[in-house]
Amino acid sequence: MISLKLVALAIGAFSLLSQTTAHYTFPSLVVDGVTTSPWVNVRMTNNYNTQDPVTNVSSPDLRCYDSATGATATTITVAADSELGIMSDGTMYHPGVVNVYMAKASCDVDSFAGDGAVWFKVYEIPPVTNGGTSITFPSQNQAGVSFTIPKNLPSGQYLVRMEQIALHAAANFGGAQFYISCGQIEVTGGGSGTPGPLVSIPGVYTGNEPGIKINIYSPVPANYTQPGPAVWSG
Ligand SMILES: *[C@@H]1O[C@H](CO)[C@@H](O)[C@H](O)[C@H]1NC(C)=O
Ligand SMILES: *[C@@H]1O[C@H](CO)[C@@H](O)[C@H](O)[C@H]1NC(C)=O
Ligand SMILES: [Cu+2]
Repeated sequence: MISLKLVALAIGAFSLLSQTTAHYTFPSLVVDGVTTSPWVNVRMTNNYNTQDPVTNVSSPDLRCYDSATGATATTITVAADSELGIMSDGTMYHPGVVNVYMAKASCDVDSFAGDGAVWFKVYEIPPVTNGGTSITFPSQNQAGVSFTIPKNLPSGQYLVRMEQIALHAAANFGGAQFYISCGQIEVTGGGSGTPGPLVSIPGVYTGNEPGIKINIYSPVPANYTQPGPAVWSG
């Protein structure tokens, strides 16, 4: 009896440990307030079971992290000027910043790879700095993000790419951890805006940006420069 109890305790401790050491993925969208099932409307990422981040900003996996799965997804319809959520499989427990990029598919989005300078930023969550006395990360410990699809975004099929850049170990080059996934959406009721600036992914980052190679602990940063282009809000 006692040994059984010990085994149960050990298993309990182990699952607690694996829970706190596991990272996270972004397998679901939230459309019309409904969270979609994992990996249905989001391309399954290479790390679907390891949850490991991308750390090489030059890797093709910085884009959609799907080189090994080769996954496509079911495209879901989202109205322009409505809320789109992107959910993790847990919480974004690392301190970090969020960028959401979109790219308009030049062909059917199922076969659209997102090559070239086609990506624009639609949303970001920077940290809050306070003159060097504190830095806080509003995305930390959140389950996901939610933003408005720009009203003037042209209708059509898009990849929507979530990125949280975790900065807890980012003091050295290659230390920042990129948690990434790409959903497939069809925007309806859009406008005639011209999204930009357009960037390539990979290519958008060198890894030496002050917001990517950064010690967030000591000294406490007095300011922060969000990586990537400005947000296009339509
Ligand atoms: C990062 O990715 C690029 C492109 O795939 C590759 O050439 C380079 O060797 C990688 N760097 C590391 C440190 O793995
Ligand atoms: C803070 O601002 C200074 C001066 O503009 C700049 O050199 C530095 O890179 C910024 N730090 C971050 C983390 O963006
Ligand atoms: Cu982690």
